[in-house]
Formats: sequence, structure tokens, C-alpha cells
Amino acid sequence: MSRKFAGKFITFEGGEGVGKSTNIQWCADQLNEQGIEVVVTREPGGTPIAELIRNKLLKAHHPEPMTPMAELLLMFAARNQHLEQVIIPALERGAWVLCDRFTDSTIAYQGFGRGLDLSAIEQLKSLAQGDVEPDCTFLLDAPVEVGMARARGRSETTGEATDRFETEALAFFERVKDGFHSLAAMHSRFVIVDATQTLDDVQTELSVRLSMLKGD
Ligand code: T5A
Repeated sequence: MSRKFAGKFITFEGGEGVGKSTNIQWCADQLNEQGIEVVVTREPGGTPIAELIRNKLLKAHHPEPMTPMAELLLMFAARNQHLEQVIIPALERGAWVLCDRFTDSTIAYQGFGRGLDLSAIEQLKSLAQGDVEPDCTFLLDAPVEVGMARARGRSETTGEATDRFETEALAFFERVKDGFHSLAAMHSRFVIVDATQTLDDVQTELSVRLSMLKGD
């Protein structure tokens, strides 16, 4: 049974470059215009301590390789900090929290991608996350190559460096995508949005879903 809050918890999931950051900001602007308090945040990250963990997790090169288990534990350490400091207080005061990635990413990347034991991930999830679950999860879905090409295009424009995950092989991201699809088949909170559509069409679909969540 998930905990009920005054606010709504919405997560945005999917592979690299599918449009999560772009659309989360667009959704926040729509909700703000309707007078709703919105907190836009991201994982790993979202608080000063969790952002420090993010830097370690995403840093492309370390003098030693990061073990998959260390990576998993750091994801959940950052998540617990984020939940306690930002997400739960915001939901309790009635804000809508829009979060760029959450535990579904851990299951998809560390579970399906890295091959870590899914039941061990579930145990950590229950320790770090307790009974907090998203009300709705938008899965932005596109072929891996499409997302990677968009992420590359954005990096070329902004000059941002490649992170540790972006150096993985195509097969890794295909497993991640399968992971997201398995999760979507299991949980009714998922809404799969075809992210190969134009941005306008993606946002029309998101807008309809936001209205449904608001109860319009
Ligand atoms: N991770 C994270 C784990 O392994 N386990 C976990 O538990 C968690 C929480 C985070 C990394 O950490 C891993 C997963 C990730 O590898 P990140 O910086 O948050 O890294 O990176 P990503 O989540 O991959 O996000 P990106 O910023 O790369 O991609 P987005 O946010 O999905 O895409 P966005 O919005 O920046 O769009 C990319 C480009 O495409 C264009 C945009 O304008 C932009 O230029 N675009 C479109 N173009 C055409 N048509 C559309 N429909 C478009 N939508 C967007």
C-alpha cells in the first residue's frame, strides 16, 4: 500500500536523451500557470548531499572502477536523502513533485542493465523508499539510437561532457529499455508516451494526462 499525500508525485523515465528534462520543465510551466506549486527535481541528485553523490556516479573516469554494487548503494543513498529532504516535505504541503528519474531507473539500469539481483534491489528499495511510490510515471519511449542521437546533439550544442553511463555499449541500453517495458507491464501507474513524435505531439499527450491527474 503506498502512502497518500496532499500533493502528487510524478516521475519521468526512459533511456538517454528521450526528452525527460525538456518535457518535465514544460509540464511544470503548465501546472504553474494553473496555480499549482511544483517542485522540479532529479535523480540521482536533488539535494546538496545527493548532488555530491551524483557527481561521483556520473563522473566518466575514476582512478579505480566503480563496482556495480557500490553504484547501486549510492543510488539508494542519494534517493533516501532526496526523499527525506525534498520529496516528502513537498508532497506533504500539497506541491506536485516532478522528478527526472526515480527507482524505476535503478531497476532498469542497475537491475536489467548491470544484471544485479532484482530481489536485492527490491529489499534496498523498501529500506530507502518505504511506502512512497509515484502516483504516475511517464515512460518516454524511443529506440535507443534515437535517444542517443538526441543526447549527442544536445551535448554538441551545450558542450557538456559525456558521463559514465553514456559510455556504455548499445546492448546495455537495449537491456535498460527492456527493463522499463517490463516495469510498465507490471504497474498501472505507467503511461507510455511515444517519444519519437514531435515535441508538440508529446506535449499534447502529456497535457491530457496532467488534466486527468488533476481530476479536470
Ligand atoms: N541512473 C539514474 C541510473 O543508472 N540509476 C538510477 O537509479 C538513476 C536515477 C543520469 C544517469 O544516471 C543513470 C541514468 C542516466 O544515465 P542524466 O544526466 O539525468 O543522467 O541523463 P539522462 O536522464 O539520460 O537525461 P538526458 O539529459 O541525457 O536526456 P533527457 O532529459 O531525456 O533529454 P532532453 O530533454 O535533454 O532532450 C535531449 C535532446 O532532444 C531534444 C531536446 O530538445 C534535446 O536537445 N528533444 C527532441 N527532439 C525532437 N523531438 C522530440 N520529441 C524531442 N524531445 C526532446
